[in-house]
Amino acid sequence: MAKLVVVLGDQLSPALASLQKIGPDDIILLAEVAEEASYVKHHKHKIILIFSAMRHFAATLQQQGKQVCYLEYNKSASIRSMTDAVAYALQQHCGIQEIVITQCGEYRLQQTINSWPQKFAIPVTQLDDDRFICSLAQFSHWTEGKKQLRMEYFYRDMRRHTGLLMENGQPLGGKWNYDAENRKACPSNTTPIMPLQFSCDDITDTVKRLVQQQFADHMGSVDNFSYAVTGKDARQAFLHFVAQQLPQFGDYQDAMLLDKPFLFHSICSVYLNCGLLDVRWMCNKVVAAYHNGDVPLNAAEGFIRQLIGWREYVRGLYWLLMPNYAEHNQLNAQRNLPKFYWHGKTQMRCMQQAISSTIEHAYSHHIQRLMITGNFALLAGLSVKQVTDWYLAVYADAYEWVELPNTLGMALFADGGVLASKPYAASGAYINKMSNYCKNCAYKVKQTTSDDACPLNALYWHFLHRNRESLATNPRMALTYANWQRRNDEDKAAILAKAELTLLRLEQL
Ligand code: DLZ
Repeated sequence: MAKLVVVLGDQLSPALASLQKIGPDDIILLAEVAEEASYVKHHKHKIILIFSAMRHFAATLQQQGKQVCYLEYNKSASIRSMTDAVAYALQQHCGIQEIVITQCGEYRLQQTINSWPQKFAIPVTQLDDDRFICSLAQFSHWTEGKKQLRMEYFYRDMRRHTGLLMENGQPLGGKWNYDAENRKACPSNTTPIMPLQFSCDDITDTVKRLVQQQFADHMGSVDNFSYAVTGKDARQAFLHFVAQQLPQFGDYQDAMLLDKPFLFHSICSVYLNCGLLDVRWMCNKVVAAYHNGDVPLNAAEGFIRQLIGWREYVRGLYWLLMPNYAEHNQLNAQRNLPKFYWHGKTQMRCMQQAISSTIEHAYSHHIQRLMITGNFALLAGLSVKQVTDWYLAVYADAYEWVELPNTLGMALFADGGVLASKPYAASGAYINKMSNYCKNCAYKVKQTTSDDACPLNALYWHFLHRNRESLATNPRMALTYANWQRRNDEDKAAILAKAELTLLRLEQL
């Protein structure tokens, strides 16, 4: 019985559940389609990465003797969606009696796939995505009876379950979490070790021309694309990270430096999230480096926490809480996203740095996303929908399962505390502590109400003041609100007036 095995652009893993047990008559379908390429305005690098990686992946499958139906992007063609692509493949290849797909990463597309049995009148088998360590059933089981779904406790269970960095049932080094040792500021004269970059082969060059023609008005330039597009190169990039960058990653995980967008970050989420890297393989490499004495525990644990803790946790939450999760807007944030989120031209050095790295590389690291662009959006009350769409579009590693909880829940606190126990709101002082941006900024980080004051300072207090009904009863916010209350009325009025003015002039910042 011949099957049509549909492989999506973020499922480029040889170990993908649906690619096991392929028979000689089975057809593997990969399709570059307008609907996937434009449901948000994806950064050019993201489209190049996915199309080129899809083409390389398909070529490897063909070299292995498998039958592949590959549909290249054609804007004018009638095949515009994955459903169109499946219809076309079924028409071209008679005798297919079943469609097989591994569960997809976005609710939007999952709904479409759920309509296929009726539409095509053949069985559609959806397999669990076992590239994740925690199945959705296991995650759902973990949530049972819990009032709060905190990542830390999920992470500890994942450590116990995988045995990673464990000894006799206890965490190595005696502590579960070395977060407090991941927050050093980085000296300005540090020379970080760059992630590996790759030159483009003929396939990528062809895709770059296509993207330049068809997606010219999307963020970024095709000229400086340098991501890996094969599993082999992605693994090389990761091994380079483990050997060269990871030793210092632990200390400087949260640090930011002017014009050094990567610091010691791996950027391998870009590869992991489209399937070019395997999470278990990555974890084993990190743990081996620790046992060999090549990396300190705070680095190994910090990285493992991201992989088996945070990443698996947000994916579980996403599928547990969708579709309602996307509708949350607890703090009623409605303001339009300023245009500088798209072009990066702002006098705020921190925002300029985070956005220019986004434009250049379709990447910025987690603290830039959470504490710079995310924090600004939180303080200014920017529209949750516009902000989440922006993150989904501009980052090469962004798919909704990972992007939505991180943005809506973690950065914007729009879920009212499902994900985070308090909002990650910060004034300029935090950015000054963790970066050298403020020393290179037109605004004065120590000022709050003067004309040249850092806009974040007044916005910070305005955020707390305007959301006091939602937030002041949160025990973790008590000290912050007490600090606000201690100020005299005149000071408070001046700060709030300054913030109101700033909000009126967001576009001019
Ligand atoms: C992100 C993306 C893009 C830009 N293009 C395609 C495509 O043309 N074909 C495809 O199969 N997948 C693409 N993707 C990834 C999908 O959007 C992704 O698989 C779903 O959103 C589920 O996570």
